[in-house]
Amino acid sequence: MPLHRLSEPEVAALLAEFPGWTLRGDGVAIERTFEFGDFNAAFGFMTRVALYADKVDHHPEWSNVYNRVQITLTTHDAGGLSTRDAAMARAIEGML
Ligand code: H2B
Repeated sequence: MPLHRLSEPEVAALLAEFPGWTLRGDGVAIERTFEFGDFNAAFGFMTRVALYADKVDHHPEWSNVYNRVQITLTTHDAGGLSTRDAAMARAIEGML
């Protein structure tokens, strides 16, 4: 898939589609923190996301503390948000 850096209206549409995600202060990434019942549920989610990320070669920046998973999406190759981040956010929402 060719890289398309999202325009401001496209970023606004992305945030409107996924209200749980917020734009990072520098405007080049979106973030969301997920909370699960326990570590097992959180890590199961991370495993599903990891397998998908590797398949599509688009990798999240993330951290996990017990039942919380913080995810940042950005496209390094584009220097900002791209359609790959939109697709990844969409896929992640489907893995909850
Ligand atoms: N993940 C993210 N989030 N952004 C990228 O630009 C990116 C990636 N590029 N995963 C991919 C891998 C690239 O480095 C490889 C070589 O395809």
